[in-house]
Amino acid sequence: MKEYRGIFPALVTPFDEKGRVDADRMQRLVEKNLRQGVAGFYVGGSTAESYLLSMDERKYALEAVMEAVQGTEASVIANVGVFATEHGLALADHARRAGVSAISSVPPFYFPFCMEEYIHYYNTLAERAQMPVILYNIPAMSGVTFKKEDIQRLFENENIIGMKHTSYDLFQLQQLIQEYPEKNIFIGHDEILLCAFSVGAEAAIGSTFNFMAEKFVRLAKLMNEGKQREALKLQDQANRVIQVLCEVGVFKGVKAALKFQGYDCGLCREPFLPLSKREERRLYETLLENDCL
Ligand code: NAY
Repeated sequence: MKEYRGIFPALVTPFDEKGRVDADRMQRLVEKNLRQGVAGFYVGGSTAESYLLSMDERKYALEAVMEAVQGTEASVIANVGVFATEHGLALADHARRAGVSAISSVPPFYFPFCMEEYIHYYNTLAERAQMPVILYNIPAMSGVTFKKEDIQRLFENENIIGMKHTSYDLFQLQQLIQEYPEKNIFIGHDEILLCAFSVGAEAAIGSTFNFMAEKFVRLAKLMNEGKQREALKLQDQANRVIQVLCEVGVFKGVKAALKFQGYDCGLCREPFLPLSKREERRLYETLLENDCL
């Protein structure tokens, strides 16, 4: 059954001055986004720098989010993707006990597994985690491309309730939405949210929602009301900012933008390096020009 609609920030992981996961900063960030009307959160994804965190840090960050959403209607989806199935299952077990509404997983990466192995992985997760599972399609980073027939096999499993489509392939997105009306298909590229909603998407997970949630909540509402021209103005503003983020590094740029808004989440963990002064200035000016400050 389709149950996810609206804007889901893929939360950053805030760090304190010593580089430790900072639960207070995480909770402030969650509260800011809730005030702006988001439907829920995606925790532990790429934006969260998850593959630069230890298992304990991933669990701690999720617990901070669960505490902040307590008493609200926000749904939390936790990415449990990691290299080994057993470790993914351990994160899934923790996420279930923490009270998330679904888990998600990037396909196990680095080693070139075959599609049979990916399918076995997702079915194992769906059966053993006792949680709804959302596939994470991100070919540019995982190197894994799910073809139509692969998705069909995966979607036969009722516990696999949807997919986060972090791909520019709108042809595949449109077909998925038509063919699987009961599945939750999230667009995972913020810069094409308008295009995705125009082919029927109703939910989005994105890193730039951390600091542009208000813009995207309005954009989604306008699209739902059929006001595409007005929505396009917002998408255009957002895309001018996203263009700069893509040039300076998206996750570092998201954290820099949050800092400009008064939500200091620290720097991205090394090997990421901080933005240069020139990059910071360029980002600041673009945020200012596009109503983000
Ligand atoms: C994640 O796991 O945090 C995400 O995939 C969030 C989605 C983002 N995708 C990537 C690859 O970073 O929000 C998008 C993306 O940053 C944005 O569209 C700019 O390309």
